[in-house]
Amino acid sequence: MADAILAAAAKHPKPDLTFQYGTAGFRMKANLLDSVVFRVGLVAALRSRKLGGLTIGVMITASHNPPEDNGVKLVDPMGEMLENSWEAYATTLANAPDAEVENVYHKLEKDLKINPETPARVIYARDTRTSGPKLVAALVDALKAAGAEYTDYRLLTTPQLHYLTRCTNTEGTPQSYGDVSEKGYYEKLGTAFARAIKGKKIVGPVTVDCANGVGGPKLAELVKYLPKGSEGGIDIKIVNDDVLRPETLNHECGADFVKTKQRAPPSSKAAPNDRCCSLDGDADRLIYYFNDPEHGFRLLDGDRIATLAASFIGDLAREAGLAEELKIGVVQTAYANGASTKYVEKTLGLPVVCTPTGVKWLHHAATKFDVGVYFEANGHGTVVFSQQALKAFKIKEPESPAQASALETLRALTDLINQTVGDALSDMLLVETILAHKAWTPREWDLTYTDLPNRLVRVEVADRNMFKTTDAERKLVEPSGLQEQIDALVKKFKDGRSFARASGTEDALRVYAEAATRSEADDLASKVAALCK
Ligand code: NG1
Ligand code: ZN
Repeated sequence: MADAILAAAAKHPKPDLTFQYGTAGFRMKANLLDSVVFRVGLVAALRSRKLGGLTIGVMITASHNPPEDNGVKLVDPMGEMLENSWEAYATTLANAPDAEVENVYHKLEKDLKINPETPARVIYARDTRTSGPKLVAALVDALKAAGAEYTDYRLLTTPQLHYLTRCTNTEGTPQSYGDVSEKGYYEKLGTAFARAIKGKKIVGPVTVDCANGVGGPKLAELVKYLPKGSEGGIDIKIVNDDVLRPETLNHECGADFVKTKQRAPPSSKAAPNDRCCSLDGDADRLIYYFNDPEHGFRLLDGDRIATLAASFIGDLAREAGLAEELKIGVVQTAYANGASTKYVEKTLGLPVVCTPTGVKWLHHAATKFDVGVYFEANGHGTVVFSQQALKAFKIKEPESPAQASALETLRALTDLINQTVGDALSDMLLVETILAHKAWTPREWDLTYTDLPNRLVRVEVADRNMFKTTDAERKLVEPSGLQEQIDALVKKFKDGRSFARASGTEDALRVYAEAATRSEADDLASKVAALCK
């Protein structure tokens, strides 16, 4: 096997670059990724062996990035993001010189006490990018060289691969997460959705912009498993689902475009008050929006989805008589709008925890609650339920028809929500379910609270690594003295809040600011940015 790795590594030479497993795995121009994907295949085999042969997932995607980019990330057995300590092993292997790959591989094997005789099992999938098949070939070369068993799921959304990873590892156990197939995913969501909206009416269609990515064909498939609008179900209009012209991926459409440009895709034909949403290129982010006849474009972002879900599930838990025994909480990052935090704490009366950027941190913090709702403002998030919550929903004896109905809805939600990772398709059905239960249009949803005006700026700096933070990235500890200057500025603005942190995915510093008015938010952001330059 040793020779196999050496020989295979030589076929996937490393360019003269330093790679880093970041918040979204490895991500860059696709033509630089061949050696990285090959080495990630080796890491997947090691990780599976380390865990006694549990199945590891590998997803090849660059999410909302432009079509010429690609990326690769690893999925742990229960469908979570790769355990933190292993990011460093992946980085080490990705940066080893070609001739050293085999040695580094065996050193990791030895240091981590991995038995090379243990089976290694890997499943993988990719998004619709043209560079995908070639990168898959590099992955397969690694899996063969490392003697791993593997299954190719071809085209999937990222959350579908997370789902399949968990299903594979729980198959035949009491924790079984669903049938181990793409069809199993659609059936699970379809059945749960029908249960969740039973007796409710979904008014009008929802238009889903699929970013011209893998979410398009997958949503079209999912629709076949959902009750139709005419049968008391949902009417879904799919737009931007062109996967045959790869250059259209994420181009002037998709969740990232809508969130960062604060406007609908230019191709949108939505009429006033029409419910619209956008997925990103691998369908793990979701953003809603509509055109208000009075106020124009209104964005309903990840913070809004989190507050909507927390309010709904909180109400259901109360109706089911479970509010006392279940701890419900919301997890956000510093980018969450201050108004949403206030709404959760003051109006909903639920605790909010703030974590550093990156879904793995949010997910981890959410698992500390019985019902943990977490979303990044950009629309990536989900809800996780503790074993205790699942048990309570199952065994609680209803004392009234209202309690019985709340319990049944809660049980349906635990199947409808993809608890492994943020899933735009599942999140979209969740939002539709909640709006139907509350009999809300997007306008009522929008009126729950008013966002503080905010501005996010990208600042080019000589060395972003100079900027070190604490307190969930809300305060700078280095360069010394800078935080004091920021604090002094912030004090001068009504409802002012601002922070600076190095991006984990781009070579830049990000400055976020919010304040009572649009012009003050802009002013604060540019002044803090100037301080950081
Ligand atoms: P960075 O580049 O570290 O700010 C961005 C997003 C995150 C997260 C990651 C991974 C913002 C401000 N940051 O991280 O929320 O989604 O990319 O995709 O949106
Ligand atoms: Zn994504």
